[in-house]
Amino acid sequence: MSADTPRPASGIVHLGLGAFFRAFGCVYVADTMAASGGDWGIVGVSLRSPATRDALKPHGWSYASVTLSPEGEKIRDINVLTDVLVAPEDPTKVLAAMADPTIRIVSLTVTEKGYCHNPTTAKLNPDHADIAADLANDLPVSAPGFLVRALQMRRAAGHAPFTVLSCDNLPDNGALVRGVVLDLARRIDPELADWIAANARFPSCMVDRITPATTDADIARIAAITGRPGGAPVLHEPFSQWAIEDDFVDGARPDFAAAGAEMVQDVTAHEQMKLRMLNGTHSALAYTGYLAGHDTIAATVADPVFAAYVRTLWAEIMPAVTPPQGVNLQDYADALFARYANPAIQHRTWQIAMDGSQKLPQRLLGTIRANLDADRPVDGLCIAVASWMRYVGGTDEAGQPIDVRDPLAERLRALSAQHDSVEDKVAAFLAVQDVFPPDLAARLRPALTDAAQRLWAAGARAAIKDVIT
Ligand code: CS2
Repeated sequence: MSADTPRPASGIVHLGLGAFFRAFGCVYVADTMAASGGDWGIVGVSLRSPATRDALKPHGWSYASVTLSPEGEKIRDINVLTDVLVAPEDPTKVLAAMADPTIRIVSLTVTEKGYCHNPTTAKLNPDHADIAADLANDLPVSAPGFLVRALQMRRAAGHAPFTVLSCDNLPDNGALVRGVVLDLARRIDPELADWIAANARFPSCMVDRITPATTDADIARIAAITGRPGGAPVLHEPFSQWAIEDDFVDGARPDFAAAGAEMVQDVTAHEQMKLRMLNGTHSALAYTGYLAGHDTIAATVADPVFAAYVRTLWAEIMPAVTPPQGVNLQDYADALFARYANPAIQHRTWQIAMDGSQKLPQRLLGTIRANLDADRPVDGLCIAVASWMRYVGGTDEAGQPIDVRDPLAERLRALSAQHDSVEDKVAAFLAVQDVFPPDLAARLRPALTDAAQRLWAAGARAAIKDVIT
């Protein structure tokens, strides 16, 4: 297949066309159509930058999907994108694509912060600047705004709604996006909200494939192999897993199972296992590893102290996870370790460290709460949270500035700077209610203060040595 390969008709609009969805959802959809046909071409939408559109356009929306394994790499052309739109350039065109009745699914990878919700309550944040703009104008800027306005157009035209398929790493991602969409719709037109609630579907799903950001060096290397300059290749691990609740408007969906996805009734167990065991330890390794001077996850777990730390974390996390049927959590942890150690994957600790304020609640704090409730240890988990606090303070252990990317970055940096003692810094961070529910903050404070004091005094690597079992 190549850029000249005829495209299927479009059945999906995808909001947030980053590397992850092109390495994951697009590959599954390509496989489902190869296995059992259907018109499930994907109109990709970038909500911010034109960079992906500009790189894909000369290639007729085709790109290379590169599987990186310790044994070498495999390159495959993916030809499921039928168009790529850039929302800020032409929001009307995006809405028209979403309102077209041939589109049956609108999927999203807009990252945690793209839902404009409060991470501790999972509810829409009406004070979010993009939501305020979407309430004031007909042409939206936020992902929830696009969903609501497009559904409004479909209702006005007498068409069925589409299925909204959130593919972000959030617990109960379907219920979460349903909640923010209904809340926003209700503020615009209560009857629209009722119609969406009655007719649209919001299945939850668990997505998993490690996909580091593509670098310029990757692009040059892949171009040299394929003989096609530029483009927008995606690089990812061999593993991938998608568990999807089978709840689509009129049952209209690709034959995902033909591509290896698991169609399930309830995805809660898959999501909890993945968020707590994978994403929780990913974030823990990202902050501690970064502070200790490790650039990638593979380099971090190649350090024996960190290898022991991640195993300590899994020992703390596993009792707080109810596995999906037939899954052995120790086997799952062992497989995760091998995935992290894959030397072909250059997944930067700095990349995973981004947006911690949006990630901590579902990745680490839920596990900590469950362990405190059951009187189980939280020492390793507290080092992880303390290392996030140190990281967002903006200075690493060698005194160098950290480029902290987080919607709360400025506020968090200021909080850290305002207080001299570690004890006061921890108290100030724990008072950030977007991240820490007050009751949990109070229960966590003694153990977290202790962990933070050791971390600040001795550094991440030494603090970890104290907790590994
Ligand atoms: C990572 C995830 O960047 C991050 O926060 O933890 O992107 C992770 O690589 C994926 O969820 C793996 O499926």
